[in-house]
Amino acid sequence: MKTVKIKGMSCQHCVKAVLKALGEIDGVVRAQVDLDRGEATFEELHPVDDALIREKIAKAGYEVVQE
Ligand SMILES: [Cu+2]
Repeated sequence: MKTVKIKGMSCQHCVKAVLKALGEIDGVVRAQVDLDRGEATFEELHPVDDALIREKIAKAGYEVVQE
């Protein structure tokens, strides 16, 4: 299970947009978003490049916060 912090989510529409973006990434499964914590969690069927995740989230209009 992987967790990423995401900046900019404020409502259920944001949650849906982020889930959709994650769902479009090959290898990402069981994505969930915790709006209160501003986090998304998911599992990887195979290693997924962090840069790809950042890019997809950015295209949806949100920002992955670097730890
Ligand atoms: Cu929203």
